[in-house]
Amino acid sequence: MKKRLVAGMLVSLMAASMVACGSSSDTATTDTAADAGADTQTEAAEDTAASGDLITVGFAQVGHESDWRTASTNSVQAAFSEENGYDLQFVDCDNDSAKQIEAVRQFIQDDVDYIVIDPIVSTGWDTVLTECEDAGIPVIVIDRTIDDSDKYVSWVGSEFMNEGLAAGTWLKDYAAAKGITDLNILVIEGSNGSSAQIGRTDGFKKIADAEGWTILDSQDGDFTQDGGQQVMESYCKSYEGQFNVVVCQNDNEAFGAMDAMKAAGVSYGVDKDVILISFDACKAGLEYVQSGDINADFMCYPLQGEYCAAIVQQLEAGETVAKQTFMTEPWYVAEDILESITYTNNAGEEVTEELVVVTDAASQASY
Ligand code: GZL
Repeated sequence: MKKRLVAGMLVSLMAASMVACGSSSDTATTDTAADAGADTQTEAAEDTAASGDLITVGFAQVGHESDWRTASTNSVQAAFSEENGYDLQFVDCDNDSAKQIEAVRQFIQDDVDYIVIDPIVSTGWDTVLTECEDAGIPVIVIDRTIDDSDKYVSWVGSEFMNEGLAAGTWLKDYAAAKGITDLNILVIEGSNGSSAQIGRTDGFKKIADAEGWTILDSQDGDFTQDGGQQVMESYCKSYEGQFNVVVCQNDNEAFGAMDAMKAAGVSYGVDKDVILISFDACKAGLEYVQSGDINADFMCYPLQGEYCAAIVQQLEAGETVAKQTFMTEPWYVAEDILESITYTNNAGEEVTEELVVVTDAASQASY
């Protein structure tokens, strides 16, 4: 059954009372139904399911490029299950922005109750979000950000700039502790134009510029293992013997880069030729941190489905929702030589974050 009228009223109500929550990297969930009693949310979902009146949700997912993405997809599909009262229409957009816009337009034609988007890139959204608004369909954005429109009711995800700032700050403190004075860095970026790639690149570069480090090169590895391997193979040829740090913007790129460096006879990890830094902190990534192959891995938390479903339940219940919800994201290291790092985050706040030494990846991994 279409809840358009209810949703329409709620969207206008929310527009008048949106509250942005804090933006520090250690902000957990704030002011969202995710913080409300889980029972309340579960009961609401069970009531919906019991009524047989499923809530239709269209989800346009980035693709299937990484372990992180798989965890994200599984999280959303579990939260928006039929037993929880939903009819989830899922589209894997295969990292193709045109396909993603097309999927959203199809959701509008299908007259869904809600649309969830993980935007492949952060621009090019205002036209189709206006179409969603005109159709009275609330949009929730998860993970990556949309930077050219605010025509959505809520966003759940990560502060990518802070992830980059944290990685740069850790490298500064780690190199000082290890007595390494000359850093020559190669970066394997994520999918170009994604907010994750932009934030991690800009955040890390801010520290690199302040410290006078040399970034020898920074190329797109598309967040895939093949991409990481291909870029690293090229780097090993072009910059043979010139680099001592590799920054991969996700774990799957790091896995590919490790294969390429191994084939080229370049050692990486703790007390090796190259310091290896990664992002995401999936289980396989933390296993490499535990073995000392990856020096540091900065968590990006993918299990956002329950937060997104809680927002839908809040909307169904006529409650207001927070415009932003930031995930809590620990930082993992291979060695116990730094207790914590302190840096000024993207919101201008001084943040100190304890570092987590990986001793048992299986129990310490979130996904
Ligand atoms: C970040 C997410 C990125 C991950 C990659 O929030 O969008 O995309 O870091 C994934 O693993 O492919």
